[in-house]
Amino acid sequence: MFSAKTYTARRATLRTKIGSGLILLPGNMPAPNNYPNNTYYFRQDSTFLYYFGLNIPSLVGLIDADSGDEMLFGDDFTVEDIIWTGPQPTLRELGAGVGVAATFPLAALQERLRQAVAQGRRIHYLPPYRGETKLQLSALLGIAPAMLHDYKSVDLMFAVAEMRETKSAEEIEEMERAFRIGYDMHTLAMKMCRPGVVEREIAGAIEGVAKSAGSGVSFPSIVSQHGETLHNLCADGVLEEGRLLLCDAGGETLGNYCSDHTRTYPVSGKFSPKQREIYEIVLAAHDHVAKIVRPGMMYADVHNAACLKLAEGLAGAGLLLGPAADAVASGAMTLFMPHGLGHGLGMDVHDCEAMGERSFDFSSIAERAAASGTCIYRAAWRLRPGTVMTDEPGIYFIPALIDKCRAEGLYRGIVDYDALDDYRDFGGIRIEDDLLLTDGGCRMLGDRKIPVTVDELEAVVGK
Ligand SMILES: [Mn+2]
Repeated sequence: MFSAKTYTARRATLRTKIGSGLILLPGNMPAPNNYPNNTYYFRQDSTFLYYFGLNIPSLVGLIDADSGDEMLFGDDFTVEDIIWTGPQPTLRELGAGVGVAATFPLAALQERLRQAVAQGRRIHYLPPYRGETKLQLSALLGIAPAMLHDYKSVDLMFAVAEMRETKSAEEIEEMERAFRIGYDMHTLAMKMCRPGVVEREIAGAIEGVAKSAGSGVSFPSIVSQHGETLHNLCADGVLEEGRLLLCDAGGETLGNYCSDHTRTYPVSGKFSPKQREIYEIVLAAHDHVAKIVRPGMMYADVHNAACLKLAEGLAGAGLLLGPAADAVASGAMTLFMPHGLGHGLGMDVHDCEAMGERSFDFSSIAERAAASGTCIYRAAWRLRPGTVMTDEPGIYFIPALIDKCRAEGLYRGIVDYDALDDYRDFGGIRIEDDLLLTDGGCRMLGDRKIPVTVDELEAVVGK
């Protein structure tokens, strides 16, 4: 948690950006897992954390953009609660810690909102993503859950995303701490990697690192020899000589900032010539992105620059028939990298994607996104100083996708399908680091480098 000053200043900026109406920011509440009293690990809503800082369930923040009033709604713990939780600070004390003096019981929120609606005032809220919050907003505002998205505040979505995407110095410090957790997770995975080890043993060990050093993992870890399955959460495989292990994992600090890195390396500790050739292509694209990214660029242009670099490499490896540019223009690169180059990173591992698409002119951009394989949420994303984005190109050989494209006659004369026959059991490679956009360009987060070159990896894997 930062000082009260940080949260007060953020709320003041938001109020100015929105101008009028009420800004309603619900925090998350406990969500049952397999029976009511056994809840999922609690994760606070990141936007609530950003403006109100309190990592405590069932609170709601309210900002009156006209009067400047800032309010926190929640219920003090009763003795019956304290039997289970131990002594807790009061809502008034919690509010004081983040610069909010006006605190009320949760039950008072309904009346406050009812009055505002009766006065014809606008209530700004973000599109909810949790069932519990949808029901809460529905009850508070009298809008059916299915209709909530129709009345969401696009102005609030833009304002919040713009603020959260621009990281302050103290946020960058948190992200550097998140990097250190990620560093420890990935270097441990590398050391544990050897034939006979079960993927789950590595996944469990690195998740333990994340939990010991911070709030836990920033997303479910992907530790798999089937790197071609992009989000392979099944960690049942026994590591085999000759295969590649892909590890995509990150940690979250106690202040809820995330890291997200991917490394791919040979189970045996030594790349085969074929693995090395593809690996160097992905690494070249990864390094190229870090060289060209600068504020002002559209995300889609960075994505396409990475695809072109990958295509040049694949052409050199004899897997493409025509010029690299044709492979990008035709969409053939989606056969090798069917995902976007990266995403925002911050308190959410896909930062601000809870806000959904934020473009005013989505029609043309949606077409462009579909053609280039970029994620629709990021199609209208312009990078600015202080943004953190991941740089995670990959090359995957997905037999089902190759067969489908070939059967449909796609990319004929561009992709050498016969040459791909030799890669059906190759797997996939992804390399990911986190870039902070600076005034002139970008820098990689972290005070050290997670081993990434062939030599660096061969020196540490299985050792
Ligand atoms: Mn990522």
